[in-house]
Amino acid sequence: MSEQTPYSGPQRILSGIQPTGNLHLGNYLGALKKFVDLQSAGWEGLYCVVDLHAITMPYDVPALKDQTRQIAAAMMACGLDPDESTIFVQSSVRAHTELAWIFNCVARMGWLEKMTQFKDKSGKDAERSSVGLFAYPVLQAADILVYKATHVPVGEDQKQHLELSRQVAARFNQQFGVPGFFPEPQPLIEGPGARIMSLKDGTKKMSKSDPAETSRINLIDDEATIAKKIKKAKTDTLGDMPETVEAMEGRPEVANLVGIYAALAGTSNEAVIEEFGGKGFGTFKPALADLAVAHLSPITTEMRRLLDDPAEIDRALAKGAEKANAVAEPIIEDVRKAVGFWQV
Ligand code: AQP
Repeated sequence: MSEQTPYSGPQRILSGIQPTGNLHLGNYLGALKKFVDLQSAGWEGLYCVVDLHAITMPYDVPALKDQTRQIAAAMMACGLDPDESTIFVQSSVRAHTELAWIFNCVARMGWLEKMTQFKDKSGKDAERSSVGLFAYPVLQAADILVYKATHVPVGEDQKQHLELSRQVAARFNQQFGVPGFFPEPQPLIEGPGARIMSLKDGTKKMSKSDPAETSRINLIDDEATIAKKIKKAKTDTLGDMPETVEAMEGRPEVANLVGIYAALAGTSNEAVIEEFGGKGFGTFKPALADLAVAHLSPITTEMRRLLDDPAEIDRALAKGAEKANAVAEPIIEDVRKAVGFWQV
């Protein structure tokens, strides 16, 4: 669906991370690292800890606040600067939920029924899932559009949800006769790291909720744990490292390790194969472990420092909430007018 009248407002970034467990290398390469690169490139960015999304599945109520702080700590430790970017908690900006309700009345059941993440997360018993899990992509559309964000850096798994955000934006503009009011947000997915797979199964994405701890590298893992997990990462019985990129075809675990190396080193799969092609995993895996440790250990150290003094994180989140509310309030005011709500 494309707009008749294109959006002509400022370009800005919005992205979020759920406080649902330990962040892993996939979250880092697919999201956090991109946030920092975009900040360095001078983009206006809003980055939120999406606690409203975290309650769509069963969760530990007393742990939620600490998990929220941990995600904020990770954002800051990776290099997001609360003065340059807006770092905040989703539930501290009420406009997200108000816009989500309005969007619930714009989105169609048929659109949501196509969402593969709902099918994956609800499993065989969709009837018993929360309504919130089903409506999750509508809230995500509200998260983005309540700031009229134009670009959303995410991993490959979020592509379908972004398409739904564009559908909702276009439908709202058309239904309420406000052409160009909301932008149709574009995903920023390209590049290595967009889809990091499990270390135990190269066909499954690395995920916080995978019960196998050895399937992922957590940002808070220490050096020895990272090295051990990489050493034990599944490969295959087809021999040494492939000699060409084409030869990675049909070797998903090996392709994943090569992709991780390329993403961490800021290089291409071709360059990694040029360096390691034909060598044994006994050579490649320790090199990958060293690279991962060199990359992640400064982040882990900074996260631990921040979490030892949560006041610094809490100050950043309070300031972020103020900045985010200041952007969202005039937009939700205009939405209230557009949909015909009573003005007080
Ligand atoms: N494996 C991955 N590779 C690349 N990017 C990934 N992301 C998640 N997994 C990978 C990206 O990280 C951002 C934050 O994700 P999230 O925590 O909000 O939600 P998620 O996608 O549900 O993350 P998980 O780890 O897979 O959690 P569970 O297990 O709870 O489902 C997003 O930009 C996402 O694309």
